[in-house]
Amino acid sequence: MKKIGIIGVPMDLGQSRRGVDMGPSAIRYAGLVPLLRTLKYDVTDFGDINVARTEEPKQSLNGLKEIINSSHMLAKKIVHIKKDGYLPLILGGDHSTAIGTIAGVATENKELGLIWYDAHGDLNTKETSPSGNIHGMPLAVSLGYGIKELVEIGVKTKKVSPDKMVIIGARSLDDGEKQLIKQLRIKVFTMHEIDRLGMSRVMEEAIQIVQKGTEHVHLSLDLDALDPLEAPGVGTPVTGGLTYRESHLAMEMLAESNIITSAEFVEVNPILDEKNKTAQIAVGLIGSLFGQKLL
Ligand code: 5AB
Ligand code: MN
Ligand code: MN
Ligand code: MN
Repeated sequence: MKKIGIIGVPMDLGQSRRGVDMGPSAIRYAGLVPLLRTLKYDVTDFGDINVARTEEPKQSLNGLKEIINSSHMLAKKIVHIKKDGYLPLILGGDHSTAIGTIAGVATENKELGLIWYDAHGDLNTKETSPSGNIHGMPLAVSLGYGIKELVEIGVKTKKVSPDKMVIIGARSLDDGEKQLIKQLRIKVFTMHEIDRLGMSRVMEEAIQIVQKGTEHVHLSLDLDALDPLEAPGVGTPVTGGLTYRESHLAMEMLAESNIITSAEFVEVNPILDEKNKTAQIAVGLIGSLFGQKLL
C-alpha cells in the first residue's frame, strides 16, 4: 500500500492577511484523511510544524526570521518522512511554505520537476517585490534567487532548473517577475494559453516538460489559481481564474501520469472563506490527484 505523510504548516507571516495559518485545520476538517483512506492509502498525519506566533500583522520582510526557522524545520521533517517511505503531502499556510517544502524534497543528485499551479508567479525577490511579502517569492527562492538565508535551506542552493518546471494559471505577474520569466525562459501557461489550448493539452505539455530528465516531480498548488467565485477563501484573489472542472481535470491527468512524488496545497484562508468551501475544494482536488475517479 502506498504511504502518504501529511504535514501542516500554520504559517501566515509571508503575507499581510491573517487567517491563512488556519488553512491546515480547515483542510483536515473538510475530510482529507478519511478520503485518502477510502482511496486505499496508508495515511499518517504528522501534525503541524511549529511556526512562531507574533501578535502584529506582519508586513514586508518582518516575518523573515520565523519563515527561515520554520522552513528549516519543515525541510528536515520532509527528509525524515521520505526516508520512511512516505509521499509528503504538505498543507499551508501561505505560499512561503513552499520554500521549506521544496528544500525538503530536492535532493543532491536527482533533478526535480516542478508544477506551480497559481494565479501568480511567486518569482519576486526583495528588490522586485511590490509588497515585500515573502509568499510572493518562493518560486524565485527555489530557482536560486533572492534572500540568501532562504536560498540556502536544504541540500543545494538551486532546487529546480527553469527548463524542468512550468507555471499554470498565471494572470497576475509583476514587472520583475516577467523579466525573470523571459531571462530564464520559464514555460508559463497563462490563462490565455489555457483558454486557447484547453486544459487537456496544457497538462499534456506540462507533464512532458516536468518529467523530462527528472526523477521526481513536485506539485505546488495555490488555491488562488482557481477563480475566486469558486474558491473565495484566499488572501490574494484574482478574477478570471481556472474553473473547478479544469482544476480537477489537471489533477486527474497528473494521477494518470503517475509522476507526482510530493505535493502541497496552500493559501486556504478560512476567515475569508464561505462555509469552508475552499478547503473542501482543496480536499476534492487532492482526491483527484491521488486517483479518485468519477466512475
Ligand atoms: B501567492 C504579488 N505578486 O509579490 C506580491 O498568493 C502577489 O503565494 C503575491 O501566489 C501573491 O506581493 C503570492 C503582488
Ligand atoms: Mn497566488
Ligand atoms: Mn502562490
Ligand atoms: Mn495568495
